[in-house]
Amino acid sequence: MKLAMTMATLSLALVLGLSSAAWAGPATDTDGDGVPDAADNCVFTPNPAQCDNGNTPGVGNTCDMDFNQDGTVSGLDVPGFGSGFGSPGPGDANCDGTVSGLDVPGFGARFGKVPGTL
Ligand SMILES: [Ca+2]
Ligand SMILES: [Ca+2]
Ligand SMILES: [Ca+2]
Ligand SMILES: [Ca+2]
Repeated sequence: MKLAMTMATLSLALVLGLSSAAWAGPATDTDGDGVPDAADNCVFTPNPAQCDNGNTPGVGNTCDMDFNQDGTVSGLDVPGFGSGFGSPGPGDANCDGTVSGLDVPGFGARFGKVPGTL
């Protein structure tokens, strides 16, 4: 009798465990870039390549751009962005391997923002 109760309890726990796993469904991907939030270094900005060449540690280039690391992207970060032109670096917003004019919109989009935020 006691064994039967234990088996029933185990079965119930198994069923509950499986159903809660199914309930959770696929991992959340807020920006829809294919990288789940838990592993995404820019949760709110699509960056499937996840490049992170410096500035704020653990925050991808695409949503970083705080070259002087004062916590906000501003005009004070323009020299840092400009000095990286023509080479790989944290100003590579589009993750194509080089900082170029193609990254200017990505840099501009971060103005006034805190690295990693929306
Ligand atoms: Ca994502
Ligand atoms: Ca970074
Ligand atoms: Ca800054
Ligand atoms: Ca680039």
